[in-house]
Amino acid sequence: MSSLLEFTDEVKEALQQGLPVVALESTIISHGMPYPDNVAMANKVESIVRENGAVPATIAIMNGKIKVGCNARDLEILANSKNVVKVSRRDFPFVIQNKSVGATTVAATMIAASMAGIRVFATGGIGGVHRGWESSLDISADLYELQNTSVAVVSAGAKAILDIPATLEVLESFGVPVIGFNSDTFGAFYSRSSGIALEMNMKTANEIAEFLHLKWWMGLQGGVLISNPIPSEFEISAELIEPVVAAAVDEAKNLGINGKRLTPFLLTKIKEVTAGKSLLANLQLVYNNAALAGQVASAYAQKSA
Ligand code: PSU
Ligand code: MN
Repeated sequence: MSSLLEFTDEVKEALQQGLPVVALESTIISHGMPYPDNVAMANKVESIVRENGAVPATIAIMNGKIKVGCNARDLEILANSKNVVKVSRRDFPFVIQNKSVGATTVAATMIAASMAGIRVFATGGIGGVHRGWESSLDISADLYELQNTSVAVVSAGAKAILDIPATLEVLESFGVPVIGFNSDTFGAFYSRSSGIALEMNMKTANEIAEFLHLKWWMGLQGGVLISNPIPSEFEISAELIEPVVAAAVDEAKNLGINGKRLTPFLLTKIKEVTAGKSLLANLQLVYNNAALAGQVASAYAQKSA
């Protein structure tokens, strides 16, 4: 199976030597942001991971292989080609079989990271339980992956396009620890706080690394969600973003947009309506997560040594 994985030399060497590596998703590049902001973001996130002591490994599918680490050309392809497939758990074999270009969601990135032996992953926001779940049953495969796959995911919480209380209920049922980094509430992506309290608060990357070691050493498999709120200077208040989100959710419903198309549709709509303000916030929170993930990966590698 390892023949399916295609490592860059840098990532391969880092893994062989037990050096810190941070996995990065590619759906955020191909389906989460417009070109060329997306490719600028992808490159900058990689530099931030490096500045924080770890090697970045952007995950994607190309030419029938799972890339663990992308070069500048790969990132450009992911950012600027038509027909990039959004790949979650169920899409993997089909996209490999057809040699399509695939961008990995949080779920798919966790799978690839775990296969490669990478324990820490930085994203923007995770998928979750969608508003209106009572009738649509739309629960992101990201939550099931967090239940099963032993990778720590650094996020800014979950976006207000979701039903955040329901998302946290599912994470609790699935036994997924949710750690607030320097915050006692769960992050709401564009805003620092969803208002929902978190019991586990940590103030240093080192504490988080210790927690990860202990959980997995105990044999408690599964992911860990780290909620790293957006820096206050970049946040958009809940009052401002809520009506925009509600309108986008309504419009999606009226247009019959569902399944894997829903999240990208909502993100694009919100960006249009906020005249790019949401994009700016999105970029900054991803950078903030990349920095913390680099630090957590470094602390984790030190404890493994
Ligand atoms: N949330 C964001 N931006 C994103 C995503 C989620 O704020 O780009 C992407 C992530 O890749 C996540 C995926 O894993 O959407 C979830 O999609 P779905 O809801 O279809 O599972
Ligand atoms: Mn969904």
